[in-house]
Amino acid sequence: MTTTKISTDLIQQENHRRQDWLQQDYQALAEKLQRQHIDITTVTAQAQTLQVALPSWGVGTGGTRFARFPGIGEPRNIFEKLDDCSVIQQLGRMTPNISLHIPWDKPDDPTELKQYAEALGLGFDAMNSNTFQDQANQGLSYKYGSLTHTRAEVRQLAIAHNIEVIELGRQLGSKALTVWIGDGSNFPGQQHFSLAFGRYLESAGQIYQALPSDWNMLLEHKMFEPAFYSTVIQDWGSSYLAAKETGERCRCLVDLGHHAPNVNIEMIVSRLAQFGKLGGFHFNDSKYGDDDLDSGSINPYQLFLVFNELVDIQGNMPSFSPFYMLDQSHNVTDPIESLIYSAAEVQRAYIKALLVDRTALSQYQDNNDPLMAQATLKAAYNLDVEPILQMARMQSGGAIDPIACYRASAYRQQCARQRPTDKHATGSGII
Ligand code: PSV
Ligand code: MN
Ligand code: MN
Repeated sequence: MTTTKISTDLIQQENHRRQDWLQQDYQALAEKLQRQHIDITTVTAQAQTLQVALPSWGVGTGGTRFARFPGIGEPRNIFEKLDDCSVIQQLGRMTPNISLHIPWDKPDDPTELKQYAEALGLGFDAMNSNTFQDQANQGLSYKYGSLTHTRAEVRQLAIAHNIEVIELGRQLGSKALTVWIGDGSNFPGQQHFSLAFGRYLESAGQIYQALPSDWNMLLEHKMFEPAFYSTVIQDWGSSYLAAKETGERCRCLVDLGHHAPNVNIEMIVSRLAQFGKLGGFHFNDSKYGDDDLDSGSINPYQLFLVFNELVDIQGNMPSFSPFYMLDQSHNVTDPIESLIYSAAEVQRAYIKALLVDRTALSQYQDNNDPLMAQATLKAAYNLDVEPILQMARMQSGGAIDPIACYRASAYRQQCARQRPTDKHATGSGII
């Protein structure tokens, strides 16, 4: 029996109030889609299969390098973080797996944590290692790099950490390791580019050796920060080269916030997938750089275009199943609300991508009709698919309006009473 943090009666009551309107809206959309020979129930069922992992650290309020403004009732440890994740899953029904960041959310006893998660109906997605900051009492420092450090003993420390994270993940039932490093340089001349990349390949190779045979290793690139002049794995090109050199189950992870402004991310997605190297995503949105804003909050069209590629790839390769995670920093919202909302935005982009008339699109492409090609994409993008999202959630046991239901539950106020403010609680952000 799954332990639930929100009363199932409350979800039913809240749904009951909205059900008639939902039926009407769903019916109207069904008829509209029928005219395009699309069966709404098939699309709803497909929408229900989409899963996006929650970052354990994302349920704590984030921060910037200037300040962090803690919210009330923040989780104080990994168990309370799982409690919050279970609320997101209970209401939204598309986030049953959690991605841990080690050592931020390192469990003392993985078996105990696994059991705790299972009781809440949760499992574990990709594990994230952290060699971008020094850990307490680690002796050697990552100040000048980790997997690419000039000194072999520092590289060994970083490699050993990644192997430890794999071992933890194995005990938790995870199937992937995500590696993002901040290694790079701040001054021209500080680092020898090819030697540093060579050291990365050597270190990544050693981590890969420790990878269980049913695991994937995901290399995450990022253009800049914390290194501001050069970054070792700065773009998809370096990521692809490293993944290719490292091994078959080593793939690239695309974080939407890690690119130069205006870069065509959807085309990167297509390129990587075409050569079997697209392994996963970190969803978020950005206006200026690696802002870690909520998915779909700034550029929902880009998110749709990314999913347009993903659906296209899936059509040609049914086994294609990248790891999806939300990687966001919630500074001014309740993280639970942001994560519920963001997961739904990802699902919305997916649903719209499913509705693209691919036969028409490829004909317009073949006939060099750019206006109608983009109009075909826009026709799907401009549809209001909210009734599909709502129906998918309701049929899966979630809430038609998850934010309203969450607020009605007063879960956060309850947490505020049970979890006195801990000014030192960890969250993403100050990195
Ligand atoms: C780095 O900016 C990053 O995107 C990596 O995925 C880190 O693990 C994560 O942020 C922390 O939120
Ligand atoms: Mn990321
Ligand atoms: Mn990032």
